[in-house]
Amino acid sequence: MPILDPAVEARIMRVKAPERSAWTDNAPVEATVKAVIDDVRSRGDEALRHYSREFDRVEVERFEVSPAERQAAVDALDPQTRADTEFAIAQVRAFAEAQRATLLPLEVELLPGLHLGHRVIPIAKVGAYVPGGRYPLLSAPVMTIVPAKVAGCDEVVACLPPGAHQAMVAGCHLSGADRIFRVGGAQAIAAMAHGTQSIPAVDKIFGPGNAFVNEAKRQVFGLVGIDQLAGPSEIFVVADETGNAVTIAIDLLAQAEHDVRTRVGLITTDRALAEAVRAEVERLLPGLSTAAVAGPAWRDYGEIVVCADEAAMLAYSDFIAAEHLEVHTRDPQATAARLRNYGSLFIGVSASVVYSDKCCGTNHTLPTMGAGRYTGGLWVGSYLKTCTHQWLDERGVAAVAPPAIRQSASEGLEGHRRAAALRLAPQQLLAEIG
Ligand code: HSO
Ligand code: ZN
Repeated sequence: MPILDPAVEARIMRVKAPERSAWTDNAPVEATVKAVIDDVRSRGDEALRHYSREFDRVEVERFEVSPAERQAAVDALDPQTRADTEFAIAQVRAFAEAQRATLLPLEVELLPGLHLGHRVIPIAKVGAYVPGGRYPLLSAPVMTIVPAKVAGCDEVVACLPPGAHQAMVAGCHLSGADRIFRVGGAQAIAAMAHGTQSIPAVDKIFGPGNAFVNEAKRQVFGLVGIDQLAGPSEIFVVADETGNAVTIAIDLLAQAEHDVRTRVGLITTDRALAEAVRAEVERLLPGLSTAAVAGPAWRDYGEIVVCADEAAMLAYSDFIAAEHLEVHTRDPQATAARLRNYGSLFIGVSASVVYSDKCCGTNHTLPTMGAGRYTGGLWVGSYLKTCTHQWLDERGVAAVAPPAIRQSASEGLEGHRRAAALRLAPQQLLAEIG
């Protein structure tokens, strides 16, 4: 759990402190998940059938969703839902393509005869875990599958729980998944990491899930890559006295309804706004049909912080590194330019988090629990590797061989010294080693 700088602590006041923290209420799932992964590795599909029976209460014959089932799922969408999903896909694709265009290959002659460079290479096989969850989030498959297609991965495998809504299968299909499997939980992650008779092993696994999925990703990391570890969703708003209490309260509750563990908060320089937002949240909650979720989230994880000045507000916001950060200040662009840690930034009151959640084109799979300090969210670059190469002519060798030879010799790495010297003076080295 990151520790707040005491100098910042002294300049903020918690008007409403969170009662709980996602850092400390993690369920003890490590041992269960390890057993599932070991079992899937040794028994493959048999183990998947077993856990589908035990955890999902279904008998699965075939895990793969057939072409006919894919088509049926798409046909079952009402036309407006289909059009809206296609709009989201087009937006996410267009933005991913624009971002892809910034990732260029590089060739540079760093010294005469010494050429260095890199290529941007798609990861061959990727897996997208599409969560079931409390609500069927139609944009979830879009966010993990579309950027993989833009990156040019050879094979995109999607896994979703057997009980997931058919519309989610349609979302996987429309987003371009090459193969779709009905298997969920830690067993799905194990299957994509180790491979089973039905499910191909992939090189990197993407997508959020419950505590078991998250722990499974943590345990298979190394054997495969993972995108990130996803905690409960978060939204914070940074606001000065120009902030509107109703707008802020509505946006906080919009994310609070995701889960009882959603973390929501306001960071402001204005005491009156802090009180007003608190009152608005309490006023709006009873009329929200999802209050059974949003209410506990607000009560347990809701936070309102009043800061002595703008610098303290920005420092506290950077400390939180919220997954979603809205900026409601007099000059939101200027404030935004001074912020460092966040998953995605929503600059000005018109930029609601919900637009990104659904369809504006930025990815909604973002770092939580402070991970915004060291990473951004999912993007086309997450599906690509930037790999270096080098080539030399005799001038390049003349420049780098002598220091490499000397360093190898002083380290006692005789094999290295020989390899370095061979290119500089082959006859001499071959004579020397006999
Ligand atoms: N806020 C969620 C994504 C989402 N919300 C999709 C609604 N639909 C995590 O960023
Ligand atoms: Zn959301």
